[in-house]
Amino acid sequence: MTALSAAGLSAIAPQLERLAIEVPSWAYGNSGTRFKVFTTPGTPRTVEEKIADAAQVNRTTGLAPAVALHIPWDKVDDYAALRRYAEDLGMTIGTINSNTFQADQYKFGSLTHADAKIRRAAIDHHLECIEIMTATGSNDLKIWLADGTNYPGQGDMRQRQDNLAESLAEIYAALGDEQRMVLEYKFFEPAFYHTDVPDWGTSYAQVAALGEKAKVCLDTGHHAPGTNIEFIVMQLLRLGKLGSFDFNSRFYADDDLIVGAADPFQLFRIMAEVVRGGGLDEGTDLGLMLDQCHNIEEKIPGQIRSVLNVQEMTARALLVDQEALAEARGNQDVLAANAVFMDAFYTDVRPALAEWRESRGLPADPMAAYAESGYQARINEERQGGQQASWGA
Ligand code: AOS
Ligand code: ZN
Repeated sequence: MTALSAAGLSAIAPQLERLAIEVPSWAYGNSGTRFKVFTTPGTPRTVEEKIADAAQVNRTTGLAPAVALHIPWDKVDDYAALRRYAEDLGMTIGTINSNTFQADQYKFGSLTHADAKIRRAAIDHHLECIEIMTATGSNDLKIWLADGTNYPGQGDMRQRQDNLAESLAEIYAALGDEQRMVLEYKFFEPAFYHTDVPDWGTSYAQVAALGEKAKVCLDTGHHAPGTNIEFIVMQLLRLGKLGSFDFNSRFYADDDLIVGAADPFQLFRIMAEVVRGGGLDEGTDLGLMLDQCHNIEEKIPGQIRSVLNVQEMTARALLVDQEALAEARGNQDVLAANAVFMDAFYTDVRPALAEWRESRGLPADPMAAYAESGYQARINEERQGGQQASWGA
């Protein structure tokens, strides 16, 4: 494998320096499958402790300056104080994730529900999330809906789309000038017959009707197997409607594994389209978020590994020799074009990135630096008693 040279790295450094990844507060809590949630020593008991853990990821990598919150899991009395707490740790509050998937009243839907009273409650929840955004300095509201049906005939799919449009319009109208809404899609789960926002086309149709401040959120685990995700990335960037990613990886369904773990080549292909579509250019508003759960591995190192994987694949994507690629494409030289692409993918960027980190005052090996920092031993000791956070709390 060819290794990236120092000169090669300095050519891509300006874009690489802009890489900022948002980590999810729920990644630091215990999580599991529907079979078992294993507890881990040192797991946070409060949102402050989750933010403190997220700050470790940023301290060791310089890549993760924002932490996404989930409401109501991360509710506090004083959001301005929470913002200051985060800022003192060098962090900002990122996306506010709404939650209409755990209350009994949402059993048959939320923003799409047939009953106007339930829709009202769901809209009000989002209006509260916007207030939290204002108080925390967050710019993005992320909406993922568990809405859907399990059996053909159960619901009026058409009416539910209309309900969704109306509900979203009211939420959209409450956004401030600097605030945005991103609508996440998912083709199944928890509903198994139809989902109200199953695909990027539906999300696009809904957000396009709202205006400039509404965009699509693409979770890399939310597609049918075999879907060409980078094509969707290309298309949404082309349309100016890709708001953010929820990065994770999957072998089967919505596995929420460490990003780049299951298919590093797919992550490379996605990042190549991000680069192509201007997603790393100066002034870009594309959000790069993680949406993951660390069920059996340690959570903070799991997040460190994830952001490093994104950085490595971004570096490789930036290495694609665009001139050579254009020439090969111009000559209809299929194999040469593919070879240019693969050369970038097969470049080992790790030694060069380690040196670059050091030159910027960061640890060459963030995983080792975290292991040696003593932070884990300290929180294992300190965080005894209280209620450990879990997915959903
Ligand atoms: C659910 O499948 C989605 O990926 C959402 O992004 C969800 O809000 C997140 O997993 C945390 O609940
Ligand atoms: Zn997601």
